[in-house]
Amino acid sequence: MFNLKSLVAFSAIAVFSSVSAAPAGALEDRQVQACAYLCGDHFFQGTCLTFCTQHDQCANFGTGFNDWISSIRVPNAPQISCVFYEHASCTGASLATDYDETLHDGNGWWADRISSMRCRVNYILPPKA
Ligand SMILES: [Ca+2]
Repeated sequence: MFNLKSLVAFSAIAVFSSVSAAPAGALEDRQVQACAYLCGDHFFQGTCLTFCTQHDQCANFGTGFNDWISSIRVPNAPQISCVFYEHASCTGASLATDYDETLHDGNGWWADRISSMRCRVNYILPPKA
């Protein structure tokens, strides 16, 4: 049960929670987090984590999460949209999706390949009355 993926998962939570000061701008001033729910195995199995960044910032998955992700959901789509990248620093091939339960289908090219993501806050929802 306690495999390498789960070990590295817990160590990376702290790293991601420290991402980071937002640049100036109307959306950023609202401090809305752009989050994606990511799992190490397909069909949202295995270790799953919610990764958050500020609007339009590239986040590298880094050690342990690099080339690790097998399923993706962006819970607040379409308010939030995310693009996932083959390499760190949001470079290489890109995959724009808000839901993909298995990156292993088709030719499986995207499985265990994603290294970074950039998410955008597309609009701000009004406060609940
Ligand atoms: Ca990669």
